[in-house]
Parts: sequence; structure tokens; C-alpha cells
Amino acid sequence: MKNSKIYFLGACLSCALTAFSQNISLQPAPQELITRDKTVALPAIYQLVGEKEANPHAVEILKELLHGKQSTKNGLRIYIGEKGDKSIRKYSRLIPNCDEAYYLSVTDKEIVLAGNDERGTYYALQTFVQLLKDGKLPEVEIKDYPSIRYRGVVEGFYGTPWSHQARLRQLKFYGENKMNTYIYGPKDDPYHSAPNWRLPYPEKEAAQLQELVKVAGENEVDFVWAIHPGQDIKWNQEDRDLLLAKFEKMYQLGVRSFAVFFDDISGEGTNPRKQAELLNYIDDNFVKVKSDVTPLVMCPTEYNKSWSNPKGNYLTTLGEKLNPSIQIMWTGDRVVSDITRDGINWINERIKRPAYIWWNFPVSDYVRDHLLLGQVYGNDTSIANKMAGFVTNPMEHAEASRIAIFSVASYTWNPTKYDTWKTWKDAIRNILPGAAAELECFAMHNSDLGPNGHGYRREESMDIQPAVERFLKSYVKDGSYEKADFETLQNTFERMGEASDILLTNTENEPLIKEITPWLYQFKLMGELGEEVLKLVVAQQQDSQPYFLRKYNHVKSLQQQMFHTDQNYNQNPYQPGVKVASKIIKPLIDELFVTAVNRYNQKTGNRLDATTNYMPHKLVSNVEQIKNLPLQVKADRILISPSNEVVKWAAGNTVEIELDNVYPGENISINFGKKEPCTWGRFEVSVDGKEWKTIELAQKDARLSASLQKTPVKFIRFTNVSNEEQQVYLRQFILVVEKK
Ligand code: LTM
Repeated sequence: MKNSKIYFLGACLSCALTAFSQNISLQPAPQELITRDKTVALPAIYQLVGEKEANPHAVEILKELLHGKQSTKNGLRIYIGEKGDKSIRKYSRLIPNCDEAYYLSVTDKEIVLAGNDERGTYYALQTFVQLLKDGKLPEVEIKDYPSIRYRGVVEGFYGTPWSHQARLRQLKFYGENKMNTYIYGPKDDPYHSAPNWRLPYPEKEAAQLQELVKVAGENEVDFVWAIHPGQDIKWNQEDRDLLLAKFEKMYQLGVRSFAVFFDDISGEGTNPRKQAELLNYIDDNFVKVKSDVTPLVMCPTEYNKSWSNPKGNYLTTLGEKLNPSIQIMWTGDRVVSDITRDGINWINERIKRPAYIWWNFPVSDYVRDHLLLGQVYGNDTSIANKMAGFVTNPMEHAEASRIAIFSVASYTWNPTKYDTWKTWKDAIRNILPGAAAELECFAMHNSDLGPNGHGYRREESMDIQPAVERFLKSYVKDGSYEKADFETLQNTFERMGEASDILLTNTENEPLIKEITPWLYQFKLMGELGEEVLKLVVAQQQDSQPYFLRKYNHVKSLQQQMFHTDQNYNQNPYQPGVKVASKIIKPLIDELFVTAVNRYNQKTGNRLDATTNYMPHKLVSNVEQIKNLPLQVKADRILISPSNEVVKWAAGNTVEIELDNVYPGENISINFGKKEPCTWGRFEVSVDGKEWKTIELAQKDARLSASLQKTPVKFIRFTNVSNEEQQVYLRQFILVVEKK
């Protein structure tokens, strides 16, 4: 071990020695790395020992990398293979004794890529790829293995499912980053969920799925096909047979891993005994009958602690009844939450097995006007042995999700060595090497979700937070500020504009730029707005009226342009619009603008409008899952941002909107996602919040509506007037008024 650098100790069955070099940057961080401060040039002639038996995908990539001439007698020896192969027999004992582990050694005498199994060899190769720079390899010895068995992505969001091309690109990315799982479960694929889960895929979709399975295999990823039958399943033999027939169809397309999701459903389908019976039936009659199908995965209805009925026995029933090999998914203490030691102990105790984590980040299907490009943090780094798997639920923007996915790959492989900041930066460099600094600037200020029903928030704009706080405090107090803080803000705003331009014209990763283009337009405007508001601050202090008015008019025009972007891009029906830098930068700019204009008005006796966009109306509710949902205003429409999950609405509870003024009401339109007659609810309007008038709603399918015929309204409310809890989906709640 002369000349070697040893940096840290790790733990695996056979591993005692761990190291990490400062010069060598590998993602995910290997468990054990020894470097020798020497490099080896790729050989001109090499011998490849073991190529016939070794993982063919690894061999293929290796041969592409080795530009030299292959010989059977001369040149540097490169050994490749898996435990049991003759080629690597003498290195077998050096391979950690875990699934997917590998041993990799590079010296000027030989190169060894030895896997505990085929996937291990493939991961040795992926590390080899990362080590290779400009035709040279550092001398290293690596013993490596994953800390969490199943690592990857669950495409499990609401909204536009990823395109076929996007999925193909993702699978390659997972292989490169040592992720072994892709769970296919987009909520808006009609053949995944009710009622079409019973039907086979049409020809085109079937062919695409077949290709995905093949490409997943080439990248050493398990393609897990999930079904979501709970909303209309009948607990009878006919539906069992239909489900197995669908699985059989998927098997014929090449699928060898399956999942059954029971999330976000209500009614009969939520019965834990029936769910367990069905899953055991599938396990006994399908999974175990086929020799090549991996253990079944299920997502329960009570998939997070806040939803589990403390008096009920849903989770313990699953824990007791489900065959031990069936994996149970879990999102944590809440629908969207980070995974803690206490939280995982709580669930594992109930389900009698390590939970399979479904992490709801960076999914944005409940905040679709935001991009979530920030760091991955918050999950406990010392509980890997308590999890069966960890998959991330991404945004509908596949490429933009890669920042978080890359980080999750790193966290799940080696949580104890996971470095939040370094990984985030590495992720960005990996995704867009040619404009990494610009993407970093954009991502830094597009991380938080804004207020949302799940109450999940992320850090944003951390690099300027201290300067922002100091600047605002002193400027708002008495108009003073530190020059250095002013410059920090000015530089940031300038950089925002530059970064947007450079990214908008980037051609290195076109799918990424296409996804984020509306937000880049908005980010550019926000940067310019910030620069102009700073000039307004200076103009106000210099008492320069004409200059102040010029800047004021420009700021107003920029605000208008941003409004236009928000109203015209990303117009999904849920959270339409384009929000950027909403946590720190936007509130800063707004406050500076309001303060400068008010001071100007005070001094000059003018009455310039100092409003920025704000929410004049209020949502008041005691329905837990609704009370924190944001309101949106679109021209004459006031709507509650819809929620994806089942809302439990207790007897007597109310959802109320209080408008800023009395308006002539036009109409109300509500959709609770249920076709059964809504006999349990009462809709009322009021002008003073004391005297209420009941309005009858007409029902067509799941849609409830009424014309308000210009009835004056300031308050509207919908109450559960039945004696029992109702379970509904809040798909739509729109009030239209006549604007004055
Ligand atoms: O989280 C789960 C298990 N189910 C759904 C997801 O499909 C959805 O993407 C997330 C985030 O909105 N919430 C859910 O309840």
C-alpha cells in the first residue's frame, strides 16, 4: 500500500477499507477506493481475458472504449468477468460479497473488472468509463457495492407521461449512474389505470414498451410494469383472471418485474384483506410460477403515516397477510416528505419488512408552474439497511428531472458518503457540461415549490440569502444599504439574464432546453426586472424625478411581460403558468419596488401604483388536505388549485372562499371526481359571511354546476352536511364572477 491514499472507512460484509481521492471524482462515491498517484495510458495493444463469459453489455462498451488493437498474445491484460468465471478466479476473493458488487483494479501491469454478478461487472465498467480521461486512467483499486438493493425511478406522476424518446434516454442515464430500477406507472396512461387496466396495449404502445424493456436490459435496469386497478376492481375471479391476463401480455412483451399500485383510490378497492389476497394470488400463480420474474412490488392505499388510520389495521393487515417476498412501498410521514429513522422504524414495524421508499421529489404534479431543480437533501443517510429500495418520483419534465435523479443515484448507492452540494454540481455538469455555470445559476433560483397543499418546501437562492436579508432590512428601515450587498444583487440579476440567453441558445441538450424554455423566458425577465428595480432604488434616493419615472415605466412593462408569459405558457388545467425564483428573489424585488415607489409618492405627492401581483382572495377551510391549497385568479375566474390524492372530508367540514369585495356571481363549477349523486354537500353564497343563501347545483357525471345569475357574492362555501366522512377528489373548484 505504498504511495496509496486512504480517506475513509466503510462497511460491507467483506469490506473494511475505504478511501476517496480528492483528485478522482466518481459519482456515486465508491465504498472503498485506493489511488496510487500514477496514471496509465490506454494500451495500444491489449488482451481481453474473459470476454466470452462476461456480461456482454459491459464487454461491448469496453471494446468501444479501447481504441487499441486486440491481441491474443501481447499487450496489457484486461480481465473481465463475474464470480465463477475462470478469467477472474484469482480476484474473486477481492470482490465484496454483495449483490451488484465489483472489484476494479488499474495498474500498469493489468486491468481487472470483476463483478460479484453480471450487474457488478457492468458497474465496474461504468466506473472505468468515469475514470478514463483523455486516454488515461489513474491507478486505482476499488471495492464497491450498493448500500440499497433497488435504486431508481418510479414514473408515477399525474400529467403528461414521458415520451418514448425521453424514456429511452433515461434508461441509458440510469445504467451510467448505477440505478437498477425503472417503475413504469404514469397515472395518465389509460392502460395502467382504471378502467382500461383490463385491456391490452394497442399495437404501437405495445411495441414501444417492448423496446423499453429491451433497452432497460441493455442498461442493466429492471423494467417494472405497474398496474393501478384499485378504483374499479371487483374482488372476484373475473377481475383476477383479467389482471393475470394483462400481466401475461406484458410478460410476452419481455417484462419480468411487476408492481400493483393501490394509491389514491377510495371505496371497495381499499380493503387490505382483499388487496393482500389478490397480491398473494398473483405471487403464487404468476411470479413464483415463472422462474424469471422478480419479487412483486405493491403500493398501499395508506402509503404515508399521516394517512394511516391510527385506529385501523390497514398496514398491519398487509404486514401479516402479504407473502414475505412482496415489497411494500412507502412515501414517508406524509405524501411528500423526507425519510427519517423514526419514520422508517414506524412503518417497518407494521409491515414486518423493510419499506420500499417511493420518494415524492422532484415530482411537481401539484405545483406544475414551478421547476424543481434544487439539491437532494433531507433523507437520513444512515438507514440504508432499513430500506428494501428507494425510487424517486420525477417531474413530467424528464431531462430537467435528471438533476435530482443523478443525486438520488448517488444517495442510494452510498448514502453515508453522499455529498449534497457536490452531487448537485456534478449532476449539472453531467447534464450540460458546456453551460454548467449557467444551468447552475438557473437551478439555484428554481428549487422551491411555492406554497402548496403538501407543505413541502425546498431551499432556494442560498448563495445570496445573507445579502438579501441585510439589504432588505436596512433599506426598508431607513433607505441605507451596504455597497457590497447592492453589488451582490446586481451581479445576480445580471447573471440571470446572461444565463437565460446562453441556455436558450444551447444545442448540447435540446430536449432539456425545450422543457425549460418558458421558465428561461421568465427568468430572463426576472433578472432584468431586478436590475431595473435596483436602478429605481438609486433614482429615488437621488431625487431624480425624470429618471425615476423612466425606470418606473420600464419596471411596469417588465411586470406586464412576465404576466403575459405566465398567462400564455405552460397552460395546463391545474397550476397553469410559469413561476421562477419565487422564494427569495421575487419577494425581494417586489418589496424593493413597493418601498421605492411609496417613498417616491410620499416625497413628490404622486400616486404611482405600487402593487405587484398579489392574491386578493382567501381560502378558509377545515378540510386538512384542502386548507393549504393555493388559490389562483385568471381574469374573472377564482379557482382552488386541484389536488391529486383522495381528500377525506369530515362531516360538517367546509371549504370557503372569501373574495376581497362583493361581485355579481356568474357561475360555479365543481368536480369531485365522483359520478354518484352528491347528496352530501351544500353550496351557499353570502355577502357578509353571516346570512347564507343555498344554491342548488346540477350534476352531470362528476361535474356540479350552477349559474349564479349575478347574485352578489363575497363569500361562497361548500359543506359536507351528511353525518359521515366523504372521500372525494378535488379535480375542479372554479367560481366565475363579473369583474367590476
Ligand atoms: O405518492 C403516491 C404513492 N401517489 C401519488 C403520486 O402519483 C403523485 O405523483 C404524488 C405527488 O402528487 N402524490 C401521490 O399521492
